[in-house]
Amino acid sequence: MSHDPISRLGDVRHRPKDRCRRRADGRVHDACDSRIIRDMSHSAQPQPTVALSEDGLEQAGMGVAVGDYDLDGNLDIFKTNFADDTNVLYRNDGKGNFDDFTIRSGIGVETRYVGWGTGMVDLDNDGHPDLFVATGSVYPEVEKKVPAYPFRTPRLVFRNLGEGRFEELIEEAGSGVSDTHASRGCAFGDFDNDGDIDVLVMNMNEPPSLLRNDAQIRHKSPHAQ
Ligand SMILES: [Ca+2]
Ligand SMILES: [Ca+2]
Ligand SMILES: [Ca+2]
Ligand SMILES: [Ca+2]
Repeated sequence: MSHDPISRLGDVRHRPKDRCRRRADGRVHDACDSRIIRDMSHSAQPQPTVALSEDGLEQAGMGVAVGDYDLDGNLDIFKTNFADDTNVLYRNDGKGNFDDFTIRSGIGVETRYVGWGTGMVDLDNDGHPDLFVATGSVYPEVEKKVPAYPFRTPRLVFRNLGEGRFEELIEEAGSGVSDTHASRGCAFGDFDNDGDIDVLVMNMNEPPSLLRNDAQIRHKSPHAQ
């Protein structure tokens, strides 16, 4: 395997060989099928369908959030992935099946960044859970040769518009979202106790970012739980 940092974008780390997959050119990449570990002791239903993307491809999952984005009473799954791929949104049909709504929900527009920690939380207090993603590349040396893969990248916010659709916000969400960092994990809570959810983001080789939510408090949607 080459030691060129660009070719190492697809390396597999900390994973047994039998879980690695090889492309046609023989190089290993780190995308594998996703799995739900389910307690089958009281059910004969099949395993939920979260293994592959809507195109039938394995994905390199980095972070996961669980919440009821469409307010139908069933918990759905949002998973972040590597760059040059979409994050993925699985809608729970309530019968043990998860359908891929990535494209239909509008979040498939973003493929530029490596996504890590994420949360499905109501950032604008309209009753509809939104999506937050911490991003950042893995290899700082790559951007010198390929500017399209910067090490520091913005955070992502997908605002829930209701009826199963999202819109992406970066600059519109303020400098705390649009400023670039090599971020990894994130946590959510109302640290200033003013009624909205704030975000703590952990960054590589720099202090964490505490993002105060200054969104205007909205009245909850009549469809909200
Ligand atoms: Ca749901
Ligand atoms: Ca919301
Ligand atoms: Ca707050
Ligand atoms: Ca606030």
